[in-house]
Amino acid sequence: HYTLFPGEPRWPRNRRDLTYAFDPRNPLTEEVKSVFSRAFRRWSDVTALNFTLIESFTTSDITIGFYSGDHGDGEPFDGVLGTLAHAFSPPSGKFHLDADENWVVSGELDSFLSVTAAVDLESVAVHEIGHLLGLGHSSVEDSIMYPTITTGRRKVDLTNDDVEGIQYLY
Ligand code: TQI
Ligand code: ZN
Ligand code: ZN
Repeated sequence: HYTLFPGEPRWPRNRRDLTYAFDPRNPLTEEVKSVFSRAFRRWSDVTALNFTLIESFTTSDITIGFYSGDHGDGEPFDGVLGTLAHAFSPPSGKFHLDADENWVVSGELDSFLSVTAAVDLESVAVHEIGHLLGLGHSSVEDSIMYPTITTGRRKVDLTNDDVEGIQYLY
């Protein structure tokens, strides 16, 4: 079953149109940006939420960046594997990814197996967006919010459990 953070934090009712922006210090390809767009769409498809990419990293609701090691929030990244990414509960909007992972863009499934310790970017993004929106971890093994994922595996489809959790919040 899904869980929520203590106090059930969520984006307020008058904030259904959320903006996101990428840290300008790590320029990303359109292909990588489109992975995040698809990941947000998984959640907007089942809620009244809308997500829009904007340029301004300083004013967006959700801020996304790739960082190595200590990056100033007291939760340093740890190189290949271990912690892959973290996102904070609403209304923080901070979504950080470990720059040292061997990120793989979905659709490159062939190159997948040949990449050592490959981590599917879209799978991690869908999971972290769940946290950004207020979902904790789930006990349902196939759910997006289950706390483990197999290296090199792609898991991007919301389960009923994920949908029930997000629809309880929004
Ligand atoms: N990062 C953890 C996570 O996102 C950070 C974390 C640990 C956390 N406990 C938490 C975040 C409690 C919110 C609430 O779960 S991770 C997975 C998964 C990670 C793990 O790098 O370990 C995914 C990131 F679920 F597959 F294990 C993304 Cl998909
Ligand atoms: Zn961080
Ligand atoms: Zn998690």
